[in-house]
Amino acid sequence: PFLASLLTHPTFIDSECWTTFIDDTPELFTLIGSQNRAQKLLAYLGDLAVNGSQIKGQIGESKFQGDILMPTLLDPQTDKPLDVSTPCKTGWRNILVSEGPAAFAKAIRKNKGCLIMDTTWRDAHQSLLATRMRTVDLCNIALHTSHALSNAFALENWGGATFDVAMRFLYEDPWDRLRKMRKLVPNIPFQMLLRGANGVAYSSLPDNAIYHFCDQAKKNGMDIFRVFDALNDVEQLEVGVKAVLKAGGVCEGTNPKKKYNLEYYLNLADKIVKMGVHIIAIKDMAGVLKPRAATLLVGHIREKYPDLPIHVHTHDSAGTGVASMVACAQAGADAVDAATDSMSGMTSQPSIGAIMASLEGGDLDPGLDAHNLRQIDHYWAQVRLLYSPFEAGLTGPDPEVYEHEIPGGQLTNLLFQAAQQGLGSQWAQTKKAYEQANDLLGDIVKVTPTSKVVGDLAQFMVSNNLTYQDTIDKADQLDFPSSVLEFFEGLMGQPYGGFPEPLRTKALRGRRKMDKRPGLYLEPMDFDGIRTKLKEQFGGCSETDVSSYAMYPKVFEDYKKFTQKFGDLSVLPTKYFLNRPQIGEEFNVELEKGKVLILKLLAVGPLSEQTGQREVFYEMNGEVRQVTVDDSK
Ligand code: 3PY
Ligand code: ZN
Repeated sequence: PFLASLLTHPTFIDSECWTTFIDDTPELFTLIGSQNRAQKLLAYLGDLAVNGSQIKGQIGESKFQGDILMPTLLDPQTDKPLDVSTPCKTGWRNILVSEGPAAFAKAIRKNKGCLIMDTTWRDAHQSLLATRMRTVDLCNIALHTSHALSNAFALENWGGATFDVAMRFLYEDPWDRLRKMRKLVPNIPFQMLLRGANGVAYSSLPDNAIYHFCDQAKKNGMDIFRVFDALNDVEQLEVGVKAVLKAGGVCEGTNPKKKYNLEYYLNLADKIVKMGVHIIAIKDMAGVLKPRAATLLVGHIREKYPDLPIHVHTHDSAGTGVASMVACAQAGADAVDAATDSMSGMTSQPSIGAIMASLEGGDLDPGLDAHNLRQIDHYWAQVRLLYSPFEAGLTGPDPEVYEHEIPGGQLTNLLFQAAQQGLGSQWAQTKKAYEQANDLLGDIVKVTPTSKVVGDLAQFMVSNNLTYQDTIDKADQLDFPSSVLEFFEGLMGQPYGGFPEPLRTKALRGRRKMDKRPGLYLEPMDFDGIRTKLKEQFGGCSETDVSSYAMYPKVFEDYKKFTQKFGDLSVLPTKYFLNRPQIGEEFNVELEKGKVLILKLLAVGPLSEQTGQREVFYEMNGEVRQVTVDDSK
């Protein structure tokens, strides 16, 4: 019908007006645009009805099937319901925007209480739900969060694995997510995780790619950049720090924690401070920072740098997270990381509610409203069930983390993979192999991407039945995983204490060895070339597309091809992204503000023997629509 109305439109028939037709009659083209989007969406929904969800890592359907109940927040002063139709206006970001990063850091340092950074929007779901949280579920609670967490230090909401997973598995644009969140939460600082000279990728990129990325991230709404290097290689870290400072972001220089001694950390802190960071962070990615060690470490850093804020990150894998964060607060940390209660604990961050209760009423009170936080948590308890197909099945804390030191997100991942392969009984063996692999690699700091190197080597040893000694003896004949070879080549930087020999040389079998930071060997990225290529391939590109391509060329291309076929699926409610709709069930999809599709699955036709396809019938805004779908079962 839209084509018919287009062809019979009086202006269209009058050929003299052809050149101004689009400008004069935008309503017709908007109509065509949304018809087109609706048709693409139907292609996805048709496929879902026939084949079920194809999202990688999904096991079964969501445990939550109803409609999510939204919370009611109360004004702490009057106890009357809070109006959350617009964002809250107060928050720490105001100082940052009006006075800049240095003034922001100063104000945080001056604040008496220990502030909370809420990691629910990034690390919590990265560590518990395979990073599968979608934009729509973050944005649905964003206005409430803007009010309930207005006094939070920050929301950690981007970077780490979210960038890659958004495109690769969720078919979303991570930049679009960032912009949408920013609009809904203008008052609370946003924090992201940057893997130093690796950006948000898995090995080093040319320096100009890191500068470009940080510049775009800042322009699209990011505030605080937590920069780390997976080997604590100061030169690698410095690339990230400089890029953040140049982009005008708040730079949190990070000290990833492992079992090195206090002197090592103080020495490293010194180097990081000299780079000009605004905040010192301690990054305990595996959750090995016990309370007494926390007191010692934070206490010494506090004494040495009385003017710089200290921000501590941990995971609750061993069950000591709350105690450790309280110890950090007492030793002088200005902010600690925690997650909403129902998305906390075990491989995630410790619970906000538990930390709040521990600090409540004293000088270190984080200054958040307990009632409103619990209301926000009611939302997350439902959403967690919606994402139940990505649960790894963790059942309790794992104090063995003090031995194996597996980072939170990776622990969940490895357990999930072991269960998938029916290797649940070999879980203890996998953890042991991880410890051995770490020793073989020279007892390195383990965080993305080096944690992947250790994990890949551990799995390689288990599946090839290799002992510690076999791996060394047979190294010149073994086909090691590519991540292990990249590490040995030096593509992830230089490990503290050097590479293990003779394993490195034997495993590389003549491949290159970089003994300086990789950025010195890599050619700068050709951004003009990327722009031209993407324009030709996809008919246009934004500067954030260029940055996505620079980080993950193949993942970006696949994502673009997917959206050309199925459109922007970020608008689809998660229930209908992950689960087959029931016949006769009606649901809405808001394509954009004010453009709502009312959909109902009517029928799935029989399998055609000739084509291997089925016809699927949906009702869309009262009209019957049909899509032909390959049955891939
Ligand atoms: C990441 O780099 O994704 C991490 O979460 C490291 O802790
Ligand atoms: Zn973490």
